[in-house]
Amino acid sequence: MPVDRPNANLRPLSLHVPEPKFRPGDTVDFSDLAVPPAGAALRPASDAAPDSFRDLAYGLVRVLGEDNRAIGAWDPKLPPDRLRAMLRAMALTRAFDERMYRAQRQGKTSFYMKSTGEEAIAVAAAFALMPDDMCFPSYRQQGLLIARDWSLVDMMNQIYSNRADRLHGKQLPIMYSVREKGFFSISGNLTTQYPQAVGWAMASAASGDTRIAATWCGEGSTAEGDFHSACTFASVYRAPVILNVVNNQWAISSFSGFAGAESTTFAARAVGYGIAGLRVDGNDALAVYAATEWAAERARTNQGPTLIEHFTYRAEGHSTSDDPSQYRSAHEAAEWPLGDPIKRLKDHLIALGEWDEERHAAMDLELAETVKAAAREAEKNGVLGHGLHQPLETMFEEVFEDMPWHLAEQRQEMLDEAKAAGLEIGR
Ligand SMILES: Cc1ncc(C[n+]2csc(CCOP(=O)(O)OP(=O)(O)O)c2C)c(N)n1
Ligand SMILES: [Mg+2]
Repeated sequence: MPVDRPNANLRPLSLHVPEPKFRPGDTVDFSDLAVPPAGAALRPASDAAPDSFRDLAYGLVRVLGEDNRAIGAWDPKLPPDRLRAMLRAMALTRAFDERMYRAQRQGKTSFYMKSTGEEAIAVAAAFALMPDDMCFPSYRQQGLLIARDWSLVDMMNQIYSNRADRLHGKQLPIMYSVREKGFFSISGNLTTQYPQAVGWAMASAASGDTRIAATWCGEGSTAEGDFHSACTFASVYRAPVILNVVNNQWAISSFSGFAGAESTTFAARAVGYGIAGLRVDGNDALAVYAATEWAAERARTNQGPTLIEHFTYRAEGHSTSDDPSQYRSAHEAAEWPLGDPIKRLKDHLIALGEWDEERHAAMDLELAETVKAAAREAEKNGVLGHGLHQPLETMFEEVFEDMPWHLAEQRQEMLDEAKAAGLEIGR
């Protein structure tokens, strides 16, 4: 015990430990959540100084109103064909997720992660970016690949770690890497993509290129040191990068309060770094599109980075290894006031007279068939549930351009052991 405590008569300190509002079995009431009306947010010029519009980091940019109409300065005024293409990519992302989730449940692969309720965030961004802008995603932006028309069969081959898996079984299922579509390898180590995106953007600018970078991480991941060093570099060098934070309010079983959500918004992180910060309704595809378009214009004209918080809700489990009924109220998803992104865009198109329920139902059927056909095709190359499909030694290959001696030694040791054990999976 300390002997000399001059302030021993003071009240003891206490620690604040955040606690989510609703736990399993609780009735959910989001009525105290501030949801500003669509069309209310100001849209500053893309070359305005970040400190002139700091309110945007605390508000919520919304375009689609309760009447399903687009309203206000952020309305990107997209032609109906583009809206329908965006709706289709979002619905295809959902159909893909449904099928692959079932494939995992059928034992065809070990792991899957859905993006249910968050489809607008990846898809609308892909529509607003140029096709060759470089994306550094987390594991919930499969919508980027789908919006960029990447092969579903190729994605599935990776999920099945089969003979045609371009990554030769080296990555966890869903951790894609698609150079052809400017989609950087997904890393299981949260937030490593942030400094990588900023570094890539700095290199793009330093070499006089015209391409910009965009990156995504979850709100939980903003607690990582990588997030903050990336923001510092992005701010100092005015890197042409869009820093997206997907605030779906949960990080597996930890709620957003553990990443700081009780004190301020995630977009407000931008204020301290002197970066432009926007907080947008992540379930409003038009708001996501408009924010990305605005941020891309800033980046492309050397105005520097923008941090966009997409406020959304993770409608399903974190992954196939998770059971959310153990830690959050089952009523949250249904009560979530910002609705479902696909339904909102669909209803908008219907309000415009450019879509109807019959066409939507027909599209859903067609997309389910497309995904089913792709799965059949991919399954011809094998599924993970039936064992390994790649020679064992591939795990050491294509990581370094020239394999270091110690890895060559380990590979040989492994092959000798496999041979002694009678394992057949080798070249
Ligand atoms: C550095 C690191 N820490 C912890 C984990 C384990 N982990 C994987 S996903 C996850 C939750 C991340 O939540 P969030 O950033 O909000 O993203 P979301 O899953 O909600 O999209 C955690 C803690 C990890 N993969 N890497
Ligand atoms: Mg999260």
